[in-house]
Amino acid sequence: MIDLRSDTVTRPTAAMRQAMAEAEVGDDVYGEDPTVARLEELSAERMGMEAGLLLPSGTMANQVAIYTHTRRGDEVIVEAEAHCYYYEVGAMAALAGVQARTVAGDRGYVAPQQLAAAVRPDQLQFPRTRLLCIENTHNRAGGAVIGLERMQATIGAARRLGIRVHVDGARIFHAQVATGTPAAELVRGADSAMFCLSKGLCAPVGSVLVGSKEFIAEARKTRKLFGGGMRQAGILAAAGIVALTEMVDRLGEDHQRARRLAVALAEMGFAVDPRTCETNMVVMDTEPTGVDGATWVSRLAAAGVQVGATGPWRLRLVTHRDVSGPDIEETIRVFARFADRKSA
Ligand code: TLP
Repeated sequence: MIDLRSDTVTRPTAAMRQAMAEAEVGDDVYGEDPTVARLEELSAERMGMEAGLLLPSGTMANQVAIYTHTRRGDEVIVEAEAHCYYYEVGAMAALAGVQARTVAGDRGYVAPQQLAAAVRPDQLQFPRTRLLCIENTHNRAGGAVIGLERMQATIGAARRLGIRVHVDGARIFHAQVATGTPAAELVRGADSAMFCLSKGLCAPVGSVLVGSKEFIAEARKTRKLFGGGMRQAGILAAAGIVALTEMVDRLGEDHQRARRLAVALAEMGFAVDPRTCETNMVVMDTEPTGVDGATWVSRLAAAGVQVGATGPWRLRLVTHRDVSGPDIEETIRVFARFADRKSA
């Protein structure tokens, strides 16, 4: 099976398994795990922030950030299809007790004027707008990158408007590799950011939240509240250190493979726009084929290719380390078999 459902399906590398076996560990709830401490420091440094906090998932990292930044009844501005709103089980309402105000972005990008229009004036009946969440790369926009200028424009606007900024950088290193701009530059001025060690970077588990020392101290308490305090987590952090130090630069390979796939599918006449393939995701609109996403998923699975349906008429194909160049060529051949059915 060629698994293009997500870049979360990667297995840890041999170097990771070895580092995990040999990791020096301690009880991290007591703050005694040296490997976790090392990963958190390294993460903060890579992201240009003061401190870091290891969490079990990207979802928990986002929700710990939202909970820590806000008070019940606050409003949080999110892009209309942001992961923390769209895919996190309503957690910002259920856990932090805040409501989302959604803004439809340009491929995930919320411009300063849109932000300014969404911030609530100081008025008795309104909730307080406390936080803006920016997602980079943007998952449902097909791995779209928000470049330096746009990131800084919106972060700067949020600061002037007096609201905090959290960056869901689950795939911020994909943005770094695609733009050549260090992740720390992209998130400069934000109050917090998180990135995932287990998406594309191949670690088995883990996301890191970064921010100021005070913010991370508070977030550490929220993590405990959410049941996310981990004990000998150095076993996981060891793989995370390998992810961060050895796996970032190879992401460019995933981007090239996604592009090769996007161009080939477009050439066969499928509704794929290669111009929107900026990182490791390919999005295909199945509507012109007259066949819905779920049917395409089973059709392709029967031919040895697993993909995801991210809407009734939409497929998402994600490249990662466990999908090789020959796997991409095979995927193209499988699609070619269906090319005669590309239109209804
Ligand atoms: N995304 C997953 C699914 O949940 C959709 C995927 O396969 O892409 N932020 C962003 C931008 C994400 O894409 C994800 C995971 C998360 C947060 C949550 O991370 P986890 O899955 O570790 O909770």
